[in-house]
Amino acid sequence: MSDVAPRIVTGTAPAGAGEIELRRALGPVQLIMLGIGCIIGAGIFVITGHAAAEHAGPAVAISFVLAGTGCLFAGLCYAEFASMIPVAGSAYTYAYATMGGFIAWFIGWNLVLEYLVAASTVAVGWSGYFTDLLHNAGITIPAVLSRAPLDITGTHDITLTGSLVNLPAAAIVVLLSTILVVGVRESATFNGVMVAIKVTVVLAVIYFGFSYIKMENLTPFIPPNTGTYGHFGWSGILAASGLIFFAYIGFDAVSVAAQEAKNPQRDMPIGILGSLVICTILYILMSLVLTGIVPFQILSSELTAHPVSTAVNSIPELAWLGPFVNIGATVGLASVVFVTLYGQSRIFYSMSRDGFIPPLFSQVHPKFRTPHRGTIVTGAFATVLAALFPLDILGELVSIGTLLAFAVVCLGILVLRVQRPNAKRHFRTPYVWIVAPLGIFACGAMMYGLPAGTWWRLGIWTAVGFVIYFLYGAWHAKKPQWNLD
Ligand code: ALA
Repeated sequence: MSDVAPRIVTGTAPAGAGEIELRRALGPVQLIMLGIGCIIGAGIFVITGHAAAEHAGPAVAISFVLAGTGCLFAGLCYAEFASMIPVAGSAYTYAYATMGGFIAWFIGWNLVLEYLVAASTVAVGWSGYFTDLLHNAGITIPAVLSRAPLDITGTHDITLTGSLVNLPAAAIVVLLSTILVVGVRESATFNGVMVAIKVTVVLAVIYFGFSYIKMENLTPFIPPNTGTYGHFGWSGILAASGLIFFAYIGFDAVSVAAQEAKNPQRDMPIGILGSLVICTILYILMSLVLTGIVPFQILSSELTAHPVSTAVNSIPELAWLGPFVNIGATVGLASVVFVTLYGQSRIFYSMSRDGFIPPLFSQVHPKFRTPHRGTIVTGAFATVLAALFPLDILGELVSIGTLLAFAVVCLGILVLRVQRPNAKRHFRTPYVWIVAPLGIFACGAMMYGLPAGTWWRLGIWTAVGFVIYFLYGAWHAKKPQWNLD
């Protein structure tokens, strides 16, 4: 983000007279960095452990290939949209410009799962690494104050875990929301440092861990199915794909910064696809190393909330890496929380300007020049979720909502090819009539791999969204301001 990012006013149309315009400061490298900044987080540092231990074993690497391929299809469609409609608001804006208010609302509502709920999810992951970091420094936060007090078993039975609150998770959301409100500058340099730390840690684990891979840990590469769908075998690989899809979320956050790019039409596709390809390669290598250096069973989320440091710590020669992994993950996960909260406040801003949600969300603080009220509401909801729920429940909800939004983006690009064949496209999705349907199929397959309870929660979420739409949005929505010609 540029050094004025949090002060800017984003919208669904080019700024009009008197509006504060974004500084166009980001080139292709910074956009790739922005994407990686939002992508690498709890997915690789936390969820991979659970996906390997409970669902796929070493074949979680295949899950990364499958999920990465699905994201690449969706990313190609995103890239075409971003090159046509280079304004903030991401998929919500694309939908409003092309498919009308109802679909736009539906997408925007699902983006709340992708950004707001993702912020809570990553905050819970952050809490695991942070607690471990403090523990190693001799300060122990009791489990009763650092674990989720609620869990959901089956489809909708809420159970108490005995814990009171996940205090570190709540605290990091409050802290980062406050920073967003007062508008501390999230500069491209700052983001670059965060990304450098994260990527260095990932590369270090891959590089130093590589020579400690034992073939017996990787054999059988696809553990046989236990008789239960999703527990190893190919169904397990599919279930793990749905879970670790979370690790890829964020490449589309590049499109939130569209109004800050120097040459958005050219550079948005580079940022989206570049960050996606780099992370896919890193993830595949990292998952092979993790399941290669230790038996995958010890990465279970029942045993550890910080599987990467657990893995390196269990090899005496690699134990020196443990503290660096904890520091890298703590810094890296915090940056994902920050960017997702930032993205959510800007998407709400766009939706509010279009009339779908109350004007409160687009009010700008006279001094800080941030959408302060929207940011506070976003932060408050994210704090409550982070304080109460465990990572897997939140993460699965984020994944299913995002997959649905991606599928609609893939559909939208086809709709647009039919409705507006001659609109100017700076980037054209290659083989769109193959790529977009494959994107929809891949997203659908990953959704299918998610548990029944997650579908149930998505249904409730969607129903609540429609009620709000028909009570408010449908009556207040203004015309889309972006002109495709
Ligand atoms: N992709 C981001 C993460 O894994 C959301 O934390």
